[in-house]
Amino acid sequence: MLRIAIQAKGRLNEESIALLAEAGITVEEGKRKLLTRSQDFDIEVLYLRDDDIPQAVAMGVADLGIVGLNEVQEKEQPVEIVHSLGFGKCRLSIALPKEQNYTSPRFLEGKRVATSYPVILKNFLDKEKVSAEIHEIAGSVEIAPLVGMADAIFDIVSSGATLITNGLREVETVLASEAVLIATPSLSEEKKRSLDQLMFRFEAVERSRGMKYVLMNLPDEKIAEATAILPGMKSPTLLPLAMKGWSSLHVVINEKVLWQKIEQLKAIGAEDILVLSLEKMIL
Ligand code: PRT
Ligand code: ZN
Repeated sequence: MLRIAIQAKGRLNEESIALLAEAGITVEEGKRKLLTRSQDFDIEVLYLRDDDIPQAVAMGVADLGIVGLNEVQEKEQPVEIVHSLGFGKCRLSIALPKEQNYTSPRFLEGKRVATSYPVILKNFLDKEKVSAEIHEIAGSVEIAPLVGMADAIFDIVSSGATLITNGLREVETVLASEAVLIATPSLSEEKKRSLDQLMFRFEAVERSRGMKYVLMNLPDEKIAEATAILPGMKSPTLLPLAMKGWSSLHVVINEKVLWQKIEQLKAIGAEDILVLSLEKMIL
């Protein structure tokens, strides 16, 4: 049986549970303890603080984990990054009091930088051949310059609102992060097979994101024109309607081009257009 570690509470918790649920792995609400077994896939879910997930996976306490790339890089534990999951997006950036002039990382030479990510910061400074004082603090990093504890900060930024509120300006992005699926490097063959099965499900869920299933009725003589407008997984599906000379056409369309395609289809005579959400796409 596989064991996957996810964040017990916090920013990644809900989306991790939602992703597992979409892949058919549900854990009964209310029955959530530190460790819970899924009813529908041979997997156990272990709830941890995100800081502890890389180590738990490296040690094999959990076979898999869902955690921010920022934590994986900071902890430098020997884990394998299996897949990027597309949520929990943020960046690790350097920020300064907004009135400071910044042109390059050289600015930081001899300065004090407050952060909860000393390892990633040190690696960046070493790469840039800059020596700065790293002040590790656990939280409220953003207020460090305001209270005179530091000249700059290195912290997670998402919308940037927190920086603005504290009179800071983002000057350098060091790492673009998102939630990733990590694995113990030496999984047994049996566990690897379960992981493949899990990845197959995750990919089907991901593929369907932003895709819509569209049905419409169309005069038969317009089918060729409609096919030219539409992308299809292979080609659109066609079904004859009871009314002679008409067909029902089914196709999967990316949300980004949905309205544009619908307008084109209407213009050539498509009617009764239905747009349905798509849950999974298995190729
Ligand atoms: O209790 P536990 O240790 O498990 O949780 P935690 O408090 O350490 O982490 P948590 O739940 O805050 O974040 C978990 C993960 O979410 C992080 O490791 C990142 O990978 C990811 N993530 C995505 C973020 C953000 N977005 C984010 N905005 N983590 C933190 N923030 C902070 C940011 O530092 C700022 O202070 O949210 C604040 C608001 O950001 P702005 O820029 O939108 O204002
Ligand atoms: Zn944490």
